Amino acid sequence: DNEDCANFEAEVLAKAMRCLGNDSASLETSFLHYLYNTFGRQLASPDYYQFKALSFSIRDRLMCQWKQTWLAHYRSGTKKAYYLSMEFLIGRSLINNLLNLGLEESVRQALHALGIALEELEQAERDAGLGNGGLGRLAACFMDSCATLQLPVMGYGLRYKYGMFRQRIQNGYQVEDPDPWLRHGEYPWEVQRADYTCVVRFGGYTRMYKEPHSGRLIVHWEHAEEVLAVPYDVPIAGFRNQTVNTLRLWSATSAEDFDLSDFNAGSYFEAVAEKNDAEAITMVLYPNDASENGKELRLRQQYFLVSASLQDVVRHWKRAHGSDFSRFAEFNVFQLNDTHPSLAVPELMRILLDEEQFDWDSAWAIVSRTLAYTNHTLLPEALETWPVTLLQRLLPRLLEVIYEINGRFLSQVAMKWPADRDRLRRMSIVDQDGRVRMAHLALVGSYSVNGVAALHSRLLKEGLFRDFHQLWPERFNNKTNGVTPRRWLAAANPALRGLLNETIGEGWLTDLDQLQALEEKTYDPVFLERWHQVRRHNKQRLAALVRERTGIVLNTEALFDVQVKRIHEYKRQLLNVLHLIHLYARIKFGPAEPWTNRCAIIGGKAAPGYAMAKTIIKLIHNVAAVINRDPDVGDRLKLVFLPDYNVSAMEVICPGTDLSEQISTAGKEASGTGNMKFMMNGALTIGTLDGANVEIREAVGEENFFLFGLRAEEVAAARRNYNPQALVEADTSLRQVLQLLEAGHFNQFEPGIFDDLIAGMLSPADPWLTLADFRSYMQAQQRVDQAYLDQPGWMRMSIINTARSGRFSTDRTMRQYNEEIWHLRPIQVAPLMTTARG
Ligand code: NBG
Repeated sequence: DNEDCANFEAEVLAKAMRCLGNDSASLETSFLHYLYNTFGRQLASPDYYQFKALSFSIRDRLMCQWKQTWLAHYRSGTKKAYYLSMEFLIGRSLINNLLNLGLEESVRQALHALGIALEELEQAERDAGLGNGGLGRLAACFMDSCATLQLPVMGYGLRYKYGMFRQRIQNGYQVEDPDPWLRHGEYPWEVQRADYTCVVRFGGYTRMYKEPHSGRLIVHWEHAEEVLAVPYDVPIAGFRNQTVNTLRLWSATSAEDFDLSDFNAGSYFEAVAEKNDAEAITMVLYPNDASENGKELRLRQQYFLVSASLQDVVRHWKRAHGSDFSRFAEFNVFQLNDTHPSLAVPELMRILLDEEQFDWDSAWAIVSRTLAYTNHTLLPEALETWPVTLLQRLLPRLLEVIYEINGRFLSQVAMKWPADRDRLRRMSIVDQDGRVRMAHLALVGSYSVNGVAALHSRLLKEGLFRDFHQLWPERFNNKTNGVTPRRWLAAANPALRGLLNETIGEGWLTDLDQLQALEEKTYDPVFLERWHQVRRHNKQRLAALVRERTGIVLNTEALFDVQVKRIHEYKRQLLNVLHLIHLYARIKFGPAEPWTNRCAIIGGKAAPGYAMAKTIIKLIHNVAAVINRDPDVGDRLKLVFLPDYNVSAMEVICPGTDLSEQISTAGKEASGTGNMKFMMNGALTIGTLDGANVEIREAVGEENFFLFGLRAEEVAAARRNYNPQALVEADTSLRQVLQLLEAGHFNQFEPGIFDDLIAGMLSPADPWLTLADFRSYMQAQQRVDQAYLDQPGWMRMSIINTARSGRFSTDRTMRQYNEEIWHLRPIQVAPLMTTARG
């Protein structure tokens, strides 16, 4: 009977765990076992194998808890949420797993006994770069927090063979190298689950007929090309709570290794090529951040993710409930990470209609209670649309379903607003150019729609989704982003973690609001000095990274001024550069005094096809070359472009930063999350009222934030009669900066390369209003300089930034998703019996 079965299983699990103690001696045994007995290496072997041996040892210790978590979720018959995302920007996992499992100290000891430093071994792990930037990293932070909150949430994504490209700089230009992150065979954290393989179909056509007896409409999708989706599971450990959730990543492979008929006919090459076609689907991540991607392969990727994931959940459901779907919507919710997975709307309809024989209304009743959509951008160039002709060819059955959804939806609109043809045109899922608007599809099919910061969610309601908000106001809500404090404070900043633990205990790791207690210490000179020491240490760590990657030596007493994020015009790295040119001009032409020494660090990748962003990278290099080489400048100013910015670089960068640059054109940055990582680690922000900056400023107070620039509403108005030329004429500093640029001072031997960039800034049509904010930005930077001269005052502001960062934990974000959208019950996972040795 069930209980006996369960008991027996628990007993067996305990046996399986018997050799897995968590003490340093057992960890050492495991480590050596893998290194010698599995990989055939020895202690002097390259670090990668040491890393892998340790990771396998740690993964072993996750396995039983992982299994336990599955069983706990399954047995409780609880509601589950599925986070569908084309990107999970995980980065490294070793440190994070050690921290969450509480194994850091015993592992350190075990390795120490073998003469290995954990810090060095950690560096051998490659980043899992399965994402572009904020959107993908957010998904990874969400997974961490859900496991920590014991929420039954599973992530579904793609296992790209090549993740985010690696950036190399040649003569100041970005060069993209592929990222073969799986080169050493498999990824040590993942487990292949070939038994859960699904078939995903493309192309072909549909055939419909009435079943003779029942009169039921039967739909067949015929002559489709079939691709296998093989899942690889990555464990996501909660913070010391036995929970291990799952991130399931799909890998594409051919349904037939060799098409035998082709093979027999002697077409060896064609037979193998089919495999390559299939595998192309998960070959590479599209390296575009917040911009549209109209390629057919991208649509294939999207459908592949959606179809495999939905099939997986439906199969799981049927195993427990047979074909009774009456309670499916009560137990399953899919969160769509942007519109990329919005084919989930027609795909779930297809499964229910064609495979489970539902009628339209019952199917729609399920779908429209099961999906929730998060929007991550207002940028028009990022709003996805797909031509119906492409859908017709690639996913004919889905297009039929989309048309039907749209027809029914538009009649609903027409009912509410009779004779309002313009509104119908604006709201239609299919636009007048014959393209499917993925955002509209997601909006129509979802019971919840959210933006990612308060301002962004408001702008969605008032602007982009205004019509939809009028129709369904109850669907709209805000969920301000966050970051996980385990990775971004505890793991990334061990020096500060130590000080925090000593000062306020360890509770902050799972209840970040406890950092507020630091405020009592802002006038304690001993604590201020400790804070200062921690910050100095972290700046040294960052300076070492900069030196290693660029050869440039930074003075750690100077203000570390950092802007790292994707290179994009709306983020205005250009405005930052203009200010640095202005500082340079002050040194050269005066007046330089009063002066604060500054090291400016800029990092980020440009989408390979984004010419303007690539020119900005080149400009940064050329300006840096002039500044860094000029003996008049010396230690007063340095500019560094840090190549190949990624998650693990940020783990060193954010703790060592004094000033965080968050200077996007107001209304353009949906939230930003780098801004939160910096703040949490004690950096001060210079920023516009955009995205989550608004809430950061609210939290820290206006006296602890360097605000500048037009507000979102003012931006819209300023655009109407924008005259940048007049701004230049009226502002001597700005004039000087532009004169240097126009005179080719930074491209003496490369004539004309910045012309487009300069012309863009000077154009009345400049969408980013770069020059409009120059003066205000410069003045805010002067306030920064002044504030930095008062070091105790700066430390106080730094402490306050950390102390008030509690609300930017993804623990808070996930609680809100759960309370307001998902309604899941946290599930306790019982600790397993530990071993005799453990
Ligand atoms: C990005 C926004 C950021 C935001 C992240 C995470 C896309 C489409 N959007 O401002 O640009 O922080 O999403 O929400 O990548």
